Amino acid sequence: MPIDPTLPYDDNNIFARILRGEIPSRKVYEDDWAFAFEDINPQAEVHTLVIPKGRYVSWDDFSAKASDAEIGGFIRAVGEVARAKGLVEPGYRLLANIGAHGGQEVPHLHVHIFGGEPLGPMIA
Ligand code: D5M
Repeated sequence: MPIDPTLPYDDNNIFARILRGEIPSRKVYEDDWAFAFEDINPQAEVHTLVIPKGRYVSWDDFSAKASDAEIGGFIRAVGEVARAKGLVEPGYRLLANIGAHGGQEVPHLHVHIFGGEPLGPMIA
């Protein structure tokens, strides 16, 4: 079910639990601002998720409320993950779903990194 991005942050959402180490994930990167792990249901040869360590439901509250340091750190981390996965050449795709029309299922901001193969015009 798509989530309502205007709801308050739920500390028991599945990505909050992954961040706390309460449930396992296939970690690929971590720094002060972000944590990255493999998507459980990959839609491309490479499908990695990057999440901020802060409590943000979606890109909407993150872009409105996060500090410049959090935003900068998170965006830099997304690039670091893509570089670490060797995706820069021949390229990759970033996606963040927001709310019902975006099809967001998990209420903790996440950026999808797709790559490792030629991607179609759109990945849902
Ligand atoms: O995407 C939510 C994404 O989160 C979807 O691609 C599956 C993935 N997912 C859900 N649970 C897990 C766990 N436990 N590990 C790894 N990946 C997971 P959305 O943009 O919200 O539609």
